[in-house]
Amino acid sequence: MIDDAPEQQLELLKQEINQHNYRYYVLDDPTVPDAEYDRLMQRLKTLELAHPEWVTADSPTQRVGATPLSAFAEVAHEIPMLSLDNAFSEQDMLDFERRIKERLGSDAAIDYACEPKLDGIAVSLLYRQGLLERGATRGDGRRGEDITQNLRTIPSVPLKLMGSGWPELLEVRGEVYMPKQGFGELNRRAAAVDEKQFVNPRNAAAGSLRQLDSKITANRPLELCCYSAGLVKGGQLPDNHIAVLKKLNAWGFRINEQMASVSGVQACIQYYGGLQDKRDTLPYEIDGVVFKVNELALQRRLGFVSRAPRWAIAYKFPAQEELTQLLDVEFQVGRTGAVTPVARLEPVFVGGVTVSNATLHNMDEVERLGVCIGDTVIIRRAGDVIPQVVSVVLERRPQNAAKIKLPLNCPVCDSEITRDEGEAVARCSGGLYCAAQRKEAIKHFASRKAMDIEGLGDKLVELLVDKQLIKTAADLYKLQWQQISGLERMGEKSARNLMQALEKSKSTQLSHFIYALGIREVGEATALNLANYFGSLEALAAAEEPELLEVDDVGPIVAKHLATFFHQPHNKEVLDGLIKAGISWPEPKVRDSKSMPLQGMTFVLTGTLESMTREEAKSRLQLLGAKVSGSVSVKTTMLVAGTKAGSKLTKAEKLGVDVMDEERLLRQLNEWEAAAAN
Ligand code: D41
Repeated sequence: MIDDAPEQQLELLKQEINQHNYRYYVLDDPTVPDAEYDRLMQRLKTLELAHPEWVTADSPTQRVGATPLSAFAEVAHEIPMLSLDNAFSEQDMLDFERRIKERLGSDAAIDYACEPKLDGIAVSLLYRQGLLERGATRGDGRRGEDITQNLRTIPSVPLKLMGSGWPELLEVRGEVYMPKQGFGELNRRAAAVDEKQFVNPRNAAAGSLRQLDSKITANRPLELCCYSAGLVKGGQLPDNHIAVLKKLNAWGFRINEQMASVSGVQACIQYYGGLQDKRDTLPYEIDGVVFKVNELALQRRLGFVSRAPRWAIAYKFPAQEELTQLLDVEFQVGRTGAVTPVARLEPVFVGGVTVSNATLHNMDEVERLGVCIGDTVIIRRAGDVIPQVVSVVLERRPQNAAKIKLPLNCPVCDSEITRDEGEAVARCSGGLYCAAQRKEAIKHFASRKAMDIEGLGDKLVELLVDKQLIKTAADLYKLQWQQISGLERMGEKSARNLMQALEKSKSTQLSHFIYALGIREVGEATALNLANYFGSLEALAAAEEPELLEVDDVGPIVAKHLATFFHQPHNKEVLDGLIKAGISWPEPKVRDSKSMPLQGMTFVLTGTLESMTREEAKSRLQLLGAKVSGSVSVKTTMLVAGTKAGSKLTKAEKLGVDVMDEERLLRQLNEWEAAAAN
């Protein structure tokens, strides 16, 4: 019949779209561009608009949300959704396996399925004849809430099972979570319209599933990853956990790509360590690893105690978030006078270390958090980043909680603290009168990429300033070893070594010296450009803003900082002192195109070099006029790839950027340098 054609067309279209959905959301491996997918969806919508009677519940257009509910109905789980016992140490893992073997009365090796423990919300999905009938939260394991409408909006939740051979009734259990990227975007959108942000992806996922209006859920970037089957009637599943999950995957469910099968508890412990190392690179948050005895027959023999199976365990990572109390806020003064509020905390073990301080960044952040002294706060320490205050637990605010106020005067030198209009950062106006700024300035002066004074660490600088042995960097060169050797933890030998290091630091490069001065916004690269452009300290110090603006990398703000620095009488004095102390650098050769054969070229260094450090390679390239950048782009002239080069090499190859290895770099450097010297 001619009328059947559009109906058939509709069915084929739905199948095709479902297939693309599966490739995209379940396998992470799309086969068509987004534009093609959008066209198919558009065609389906048009057809359905013309024939509303053909719209079925499993149509891919039906994921946009439905009429808001007034409450969620209660759902009883026919088979309870069990919880997981936790392990926190290797010993707990060894005990877990020992109990299993005792119970089985056998010492035979046990196979385990290993899965990352996603930090989300556990849900149950019930399919009848392959169609999604009901979705529910886990709740207390026996009873949850009917959130079918919300779950239907999640692209990786199949509305209709794929393939064939599924049982008449199939309950699939999994975790709904929000990937890190989607979470970040959601919070950025919230911040842009001054709405409250979510504390972490888990809360965001929970909040999104708890919406009575499923149209809101539809706009949240949620995913489902399944971790087991529940109720099965009128059909059979494979006899081991991993095979079950693979089957579910073939029927349209996402399973975790890190899943593995191992033999014995030692291999479990190894898997745990490996996943911990990968944790920060995964696109979603995990809080541990779930280990499950793989054979379902063994699972049945082991059974469960109270509400947790004996055959599974969650080996948790050290928590990345913890509660603690904000004892006080101190204000630290940095090299450029920036005044930073620092939270003093009741020490707390988080992310594998004990944390007693966390940065609050600036007063805007204090405002955003709405935090007071005395508050209970959530501290987060992920990877190696500095600990952050994530949020305040308002319910626990004590009566005597005190507001955090930016002091009017510098806690170190008592100069006025100023904050420019529209700037988040407050600054001490004391400049080098301020001991805190002096300390930071001298630490910077001595640092490796500046004057590279070996043995002059942060603690020693603070001690020298506190004991008033030095006030400025120039005073360093007036120190006598007898003055130093009496100090805490300084013997005669260290004192003499320091004197030698100071002496050695006197022969330097102009660019290093300019960088060492610690002028605001003048980093290594800018310092090098300034040195190359002006060729001498006198020329740089005498330059006015228009001329400074001629230099690569120098904009109006940096030009102003430079001019201000060289105009200050105090700075002139210190500079004089340094030159008198004997600091010197090679006179610049006339910088023409012959001595700078790499002018206009941009190099990127990646991987490990054997014969020199990357720093050395960088400065040799720069002396020849090259720019050295940290990332590969179309502007890159050459990528130098050492051993273990990774993503930068891949990118360079993609962009068609030339690549050289270390051997060729060495040969070329020698040739270029010889040519430049002649
Ligand atoms: O990734 C998870 N969060 C996860 C949770 C997982 N990969 N596997 C799980 N397996 C189970 C059993 C062993 C009971 C089937 C689980 C959970 N349970 C679970 N999630 C929330 C409570 C229990």
